Order: sequence, then C-alpha cells, then structure tokens
Amino acid sequence: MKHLPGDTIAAISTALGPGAVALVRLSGDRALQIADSVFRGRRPLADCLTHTVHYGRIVDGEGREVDEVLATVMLAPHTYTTEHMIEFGCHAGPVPARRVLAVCLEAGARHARRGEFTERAYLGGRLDLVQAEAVADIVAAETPRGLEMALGQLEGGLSGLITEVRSTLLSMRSETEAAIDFPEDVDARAALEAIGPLSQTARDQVEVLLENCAVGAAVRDGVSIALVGKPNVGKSSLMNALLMRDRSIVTSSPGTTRDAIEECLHIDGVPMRLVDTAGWRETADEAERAGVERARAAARGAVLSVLVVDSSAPPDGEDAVIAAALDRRATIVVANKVDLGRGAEAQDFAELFCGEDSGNEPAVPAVMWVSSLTGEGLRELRSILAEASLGPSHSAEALVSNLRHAGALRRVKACLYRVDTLLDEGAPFELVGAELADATAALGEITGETTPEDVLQHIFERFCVGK
Ligand SMILES: Nc1nc2c(ncn2[C@@H]2O[C@H](COP(=O)(O)OP(=O)(O)OP(=O)(O)O)[C@@H](O)[C@H]2O)c(=O)[nH]1
Ligand SMILES: [Mg+2]
Repeated sequence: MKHLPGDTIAAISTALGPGAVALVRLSGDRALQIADSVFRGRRPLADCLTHTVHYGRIVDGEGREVDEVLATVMLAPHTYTTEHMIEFGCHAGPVPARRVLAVCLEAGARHARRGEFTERAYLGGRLDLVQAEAVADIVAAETPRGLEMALGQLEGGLSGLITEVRSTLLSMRSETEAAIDFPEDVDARAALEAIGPLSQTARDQVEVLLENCAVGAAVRDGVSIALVGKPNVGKSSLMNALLMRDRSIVTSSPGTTRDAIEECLHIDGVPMRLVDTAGWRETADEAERAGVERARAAARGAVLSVLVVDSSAPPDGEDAVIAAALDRRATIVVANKVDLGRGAEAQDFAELFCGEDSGNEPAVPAVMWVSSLTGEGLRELRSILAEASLGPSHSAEALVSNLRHAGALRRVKACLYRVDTLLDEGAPFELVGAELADATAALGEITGETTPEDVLQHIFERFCVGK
C-alpha cells in the first residue's frame, strides 16, 4: 500500500460545475518539479517559500497558454498529505481545470485515485484512520450536528478514548506476560488481583463507546420516530404540523391513514425520520388490518415512539392496549387537541404506563399538551424530540458513528468477557494473553494500526477523487 517515492499524484479537487475557482492539486516528491514544467510566473515555484501564493500562467508542452492561475506552494511536511504539494487555482468551469490537470499528467504526474490525498495523510502519519474517515464524514455531513461530530473525530476525540482503552489493555498484557514469563517471581494471586480490576475498567470504557454507537448513527442517519395511537386522535395532523406541510391525509373519520408514511425532518440540526401510522384498532377491514400491523412494526423498529392521545377525554382501554406494546423509556405521550380542553390530568395519561404497584417507578414518559390545529405546545414538543433523540450526555466528538468501529468494539468487548471467564476459572495465563492480543488487534483496526489492506482500500474508496 505504501506509495513509491517519486510517484506524484494530481487531481481536480473541486466539484466540476459553475463557480468561481477550481483547484488542481499535486502531491508528491516531484510536485514542484512537475509544477515548474507547466507554470510560468515571476520565478520558479521551487524557489518560493512554503505556504505562499504566486500568480502565473499554465502552458502546455508546445508552450500554448492553457489558463491563468494562482499557485499555492506548500512544502513537506506541513501539508495535508505530509508531502510537497502545489495547488493551482484555475478559472472554474469544466474546461480550464481539466486542461490544467491534463498538462500536469503529461508532465509526469499520475491521476490520483479516490481518497488518495487523504490516504497519504494517513500513511504519512498525520491522521489516524478514525480521523481520515472523519474527513469523508465532514464532506458528507448533512446537518450542523453531523458536521460537529465529524469535526470532533477529526480533532481526535474518539481516537483519544480509544487510546485510553488501549493503554488499559496494555497494562493487562504486561501483568499477564510477567506472570507467564516469571512464574517463580510473580504470585499468581497477585497477578489476578491486578488484572481483574483493569479488565473491569476496560469493559466500562468499551461499554461507553458502544453506547455512543447508536447515538452516532442517529446523528448521521436520523432517528426513527413512530407516531402511534388510536384512530382519529390526530397523528396525521401532528405529522403535518411538525413537517409544516400537508403530507398526510387528514379527515374527521377514524381509519383515514392506512399505510405507514415516512418523512425526514431536522430539528435543531438533529435529523429525524417521522413515521405516521394507521390508528390501532380491531377491525374486519383487510387493508386497515394490514395498516395496523405496519403501525406495530413501525413502533417496534423506531428508536422513539410518540403515543398520541385525545387530551379532551380520559384515557381508555384502547389507549392502554397500545401503551402496553410500547417501551415506556422510549415513549413520549402527546395529548393532542388541547384546544378542546383537558379531559384528564397529565398523571392519568402517564399512568397508562404504570401498573397499580409500580406507580413510583422512574422513567414515566413525559406528557406534552399539544394542539396540532392551533400549534400550541409544538415548540416544546420539538425540543423534547430533539433532546430525546440524542440523549443529553453524549459529547459530539466521541460519538461512534461508524459501523466498522462498532463491530471492532464489540469484538473487543467479547474478548474482555472471555478474559473474565478465564480468570474466574483459573485458566493458564497464556490463554488470557491470547484473548488480550486479539482485543488489542481489534482495537488497532479502528485507528488503523492493524487494519487489513482490503478494509483500507474500501475506506478510501468512499472519498471522491481529489480529496
Ligand atoms: N380541535 C382539534 N382537532 C384536531 C386536532 N388534531 C387533529 N384534529 C382533527 O381530528 C380529526 C382526525 O385527525 P387525523 O390527523 O386524521 O387523525 P389520525 O390520528 O391520523 O386518524 P387515523 O389516520 O384515522 O388514525 C380531524 O378532523 C382533525 O382535523 C387538534 O389539535 N385540535
Ligand atoms: Mg392518520
């Protein structure tokens, strides 16, 4: 995978299309030499100071002018790739940038593969793999919150936490190795006493990272929120009010919505996928029954459920049946139609989720009084939805949004549980050592120390050419 010295790459680094400036980038040992063979300015770029900008023209092999450019000189090692880099700022539009790139290629540069500039930053040791992947996420970020998360990872927040886990593993390994290598000097019981608590620490650290996985994925892809409830309580009206457009059909007859209707929405930079569902009820109508089945499935699949009830009447057995199918820790109760009055206390709705005996159990869902018709209470509901989607305690930089990272962390966790069992059973330290070696390797795959070649290829293929 290591690139050959002298292999200098070039690519257009800006999107092709109307705009003011397009960038053609060169990186590698011969970047200056190749640039000087096509650039005509007051002096050769090789004679210029690093991180300076110079006006000039690009000419082709026959001396014909190709474009007027600003050349930026950046000398190794303080560059994006850690190699010598030149960037030509050309006139935008597809033709000038392509022609400038073409003359650079004729002069000896090789066209860069997708993500090859970032790959060189990784190979040059400037970014670890988590940070390189964060670069791809920054480019792909669709919300301010997603961008914040990717920037946090680029600055090394996640890598820092992983380093902590690694150092705990390292301490465990050195204790284990000592017990293996010097059985006469190391008391087995003392070794066990040292390794046990470390193992607990490592498990806790991995657990925290894994908890953040789900939130990270939510920040990137949006949490799914199912709107469920009896027919006619105003689920579709609420969906439309939150979306601020007429997406779902609303009528005064119960059983209007038959299918699950999904729409994306951003609140405070948090992406969400709202699902309006059919009202739950026993029915002989085949299509409606299928709709109710989909509603149940939507509630099971959603990260969060919003149980919509009619605020103007006390909750009844039908509401209770629906509540029983929901996870109360992941449910918000919306008492809709508050413009018609409050037919019950908040407590009565919250108690849909508590049996007689469990009245003082924690995690009773919040009850929000809302009117989809007048808009009352919608602002509060929006902020509750955003907050509940993220959980308040998650710092953006340490969110694990990457499936690859989550998979590796789960392998580390499995190894640590096996270590515990081995310690309990008084198994030979060699077996413990082997598990710890596996855990360290799995962890190293996240930051790139032990990532297999094909995985690396796959990661950099996510980038565009020129990044
Ligand atoms: N006064 C009042 N009426 C509302 C409110 N929200 C909805 N409605 C009315 O209640 C009726 C049912 O609204 P929908 O949004 O279709 O109810 P739904 O829960 O989607 O019903 P199904 O799709 O049949 O399950 C309509 O006549 C709405 O205009 C509200 O906040 N206040
Ligand atoms: Mg509806």
